Amino acid sequence: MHPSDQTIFALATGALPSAIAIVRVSGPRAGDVLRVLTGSLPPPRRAVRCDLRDAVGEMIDDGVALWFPGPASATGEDVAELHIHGSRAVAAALIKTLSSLQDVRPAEPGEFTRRAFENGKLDLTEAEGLDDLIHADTDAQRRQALRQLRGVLGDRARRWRDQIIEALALVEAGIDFSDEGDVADELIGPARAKIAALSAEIAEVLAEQGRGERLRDGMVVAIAGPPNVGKSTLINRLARREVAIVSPHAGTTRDVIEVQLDLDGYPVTVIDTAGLRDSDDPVEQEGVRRARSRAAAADLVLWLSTAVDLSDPDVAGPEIWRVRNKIDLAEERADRSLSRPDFGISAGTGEGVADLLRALTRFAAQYFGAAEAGLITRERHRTLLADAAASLARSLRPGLAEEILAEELRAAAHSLGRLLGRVDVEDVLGEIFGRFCIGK
Ligand SMILES: Nc1nc2c(ncn2[C@@H]2O[C@H](COP(=O)(O)OP(=O)(O)OP(=O)(O)O)[C@@H](O)[C@H]2O)c(=O)[nH]1
Ligand SMILES: [Mg+2]
Repeated sequence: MHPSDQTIFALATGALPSAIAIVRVSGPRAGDVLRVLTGSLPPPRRAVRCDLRDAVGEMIDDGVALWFPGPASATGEDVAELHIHGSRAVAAALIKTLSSLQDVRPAEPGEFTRRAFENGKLDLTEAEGLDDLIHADTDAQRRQALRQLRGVLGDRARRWRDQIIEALALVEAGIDFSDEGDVADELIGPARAKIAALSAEIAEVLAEQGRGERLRDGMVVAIAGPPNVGKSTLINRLARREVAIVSPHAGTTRDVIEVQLDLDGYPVTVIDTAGLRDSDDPVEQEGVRRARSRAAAADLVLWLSTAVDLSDPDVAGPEIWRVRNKIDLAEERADRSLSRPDFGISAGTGEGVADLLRALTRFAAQYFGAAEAGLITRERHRTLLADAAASLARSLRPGLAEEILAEELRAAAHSLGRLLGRVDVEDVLGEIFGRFCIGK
């Protein structure tokens, strides 16, 4: 039997042990699986308590079974769900029994969603939204993923594609009547007007400047500065745990250390870097090199210094805030020479850190802007929409032969079809679904 016709199963819930684990089964033999394991087929969509038994009739667990006959199921195929006690031994016994059944095999990553996609339950942008929803860490990411899953981009792309196909029909009719100039003009004129309006609409969506993609990937804040000014102490305070080693020795941090923060729903990655100074130690040199390159790539740099290690920012970056640390120390208070810093804090005692956090949250809100209203959440979307827009723009060039106009419209419709996953080749789909979790 071809693998795509086989019945698949996977643990759909998280790491074991857990109170309950759910194993999902999808495919033509899902009903047989239930009969083998429980002795009967429960009524559709109703949870039924059952004894789960292996192939020789020995009891595996006391569980709950659900039966979702296709096509009204998550994948569009027959689906069974088994709720078991979440121990490794129970799950292993159940998986062993499932694997022993003919034409039943473990699912590949994303294979359930892929089957749902192939059965028309969702388009490719919605499948991507589902993957994003599963990986969402913050509220803003969750809301954006949910919008994608509900088809905000997919629905727009489908509408655009339908309109292009309507315009194409007019142009093709115009070509058929090309001997009768007036009729042809009456058909192609309105087609051009349609295309111009569409073109403007797609351009507007493309002009969102990647906010949706930013929300997916998060914003990066780098803490940089001379050695020993308290960079690692600050990241520990922001993370509320000891992620980085703190010591009175200059040159403690070498690797780049990252923590994920959730600032009011916005995903922010804060990185701690090696103190910047000239050093003969090759390991420290490499740390400094990494510190510079990561700070340069960050969206915001917190340049930390103290009265003792007073310094001006010595990194590149789109936005740099000067933060003066250790204001709890006497010399810090006495010193008035530092040209006004943006913030004065004590990473040690926590003084002033709340203000800094508030400012970071405001910065994040501005950085992400109206991200949630954005339609584009991935590079793939941007590229294909840009392709469609370019084809439409070319189709509007004055004096273009009708045949070429039609060809450009076909190309635009094709790009949108790829966005929706209608016309894609196997390897593209494989790449997208291969990144999903197993059991999804
Ligand atoms: N009094 C006081 N001491 C601090 C403060 N912040 C950090 N320190 C101390 O300063 C020393 C250096 O702190 P670190 O956080 O390791 O400094 P760093 O900038 O990460 O240093 P490198 O990794 O070597 O570049 C440690 O002894 C900390 O306890 C502060 O706000 N007040
Ligand atoms: Mg450090």
